[in-house]
Amino acid sequence: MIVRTLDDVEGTDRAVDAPTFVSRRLLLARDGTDFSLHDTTLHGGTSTTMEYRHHVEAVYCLSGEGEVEDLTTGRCWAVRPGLLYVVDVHERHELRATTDLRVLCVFTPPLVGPEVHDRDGVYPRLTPSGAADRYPTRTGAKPVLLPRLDPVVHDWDGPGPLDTAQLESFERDGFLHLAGLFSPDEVAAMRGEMLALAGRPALRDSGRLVIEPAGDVVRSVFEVHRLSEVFGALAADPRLAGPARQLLGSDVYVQQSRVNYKPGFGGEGFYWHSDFETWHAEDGLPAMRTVSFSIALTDNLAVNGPLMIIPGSHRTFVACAGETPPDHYRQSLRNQQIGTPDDESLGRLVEEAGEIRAFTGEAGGVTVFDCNCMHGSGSNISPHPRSNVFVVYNSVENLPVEPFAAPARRPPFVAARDFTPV
Ligand SMILES: O=C(O)CCC(=O)C(=O)O
Ligand SMILES: [Fe+2]
Repeated sequence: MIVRTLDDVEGTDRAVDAPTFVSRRLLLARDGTDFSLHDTTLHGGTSTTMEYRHHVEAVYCLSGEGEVEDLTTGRCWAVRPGLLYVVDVHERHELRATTDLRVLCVFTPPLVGPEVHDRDGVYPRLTPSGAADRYPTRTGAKPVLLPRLDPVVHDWDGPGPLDTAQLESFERDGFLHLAGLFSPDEVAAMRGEMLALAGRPALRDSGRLVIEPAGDVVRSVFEVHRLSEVFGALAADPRLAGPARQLLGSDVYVQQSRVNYKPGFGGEGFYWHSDFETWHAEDGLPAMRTVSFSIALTDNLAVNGPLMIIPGSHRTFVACAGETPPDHYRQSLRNQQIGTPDDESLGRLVEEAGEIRAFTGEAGGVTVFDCNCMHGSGSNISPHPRSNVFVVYNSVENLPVEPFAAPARRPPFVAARDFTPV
């Protein structure tokens, strides 16, 4: 139980003096509650314009008199003791205090502590450590294109294994294709392993095994590097981990691994998305310092739903509309709808790129792509399966915090909590 008085709060960083009000933040994010609670007094004769783009707020009047206006409609209400108003859809509004006005305010998500109103009366969305969210998404607002704020290549001067030309092309396009990285024998061993995993019934109950939206066919298996020695060795293989360390400029750990089976006659596509958008919103990865390796375990053909990437799209963050419902991953791993870009943003990325690149090639080839590449793939209506194993590395200097735009973290089989470097 948390027990606290106003006196406990006075003189601490929980007591905030703003130009038009004083606020005593009795509960904040650091208390572990999903809301914050503030005892706030607006000074008589002042007015405060606010627009909580990232929060929902309830305000209950304890004493004094004033008026609140919804600036989106022009409607006004008298504020007096016993009145509650809730700013539930981020309405811009003005609170005018006729006398000193004491109100109790509840915010969700909770305020972190150091927030002050910006020029528009917005509180920024902060991480639990107090850092600003540099890639706000799924805030309920309209989609918007934001510039990338992180480097793409973090280590230009190290010993390799990628050469400067490869680093330059990765930085420009957001991807690299490495043909023939794994031998036919190695591919055969991984393919055998992948089929064995699909046949393990216990994996279904654990949630690691995802079924296609239509039918009873295996779509994906997650955390394969822990389920199988063969894939464990793959994740530790210097042919992947070496370039990952170089691109991310630090030690790396496996953030996620999965096999996407995409069987013939029925493997559904993956709609356009940036993995980073989801990993940021739902897993709390703060920065774009994560890289994926897609290893082809079957030939990837023009006709069996190959991976497609919009070149250069990794330099733009598409903040998505909508809000993340609880347990969203159960739906999104089968068919993602929240966290996908709108048509207009996608159109702009493609227009700027001038093309969409499809990654075809023989089994054993590897596509390396930046976490913020806009990518996807079509359904497989051919008889040929298109099966790829993905290993995702994150920098140990970019460990996850609380999700930026989801009610709770996803399970560790989708977003690792073991940060041991490979
Ligand atoms: O397997 C594919 O074609 C794309 C998969 C993908 O983007 C994902 O699993 O995040
Ligand atoms: Fe993806």
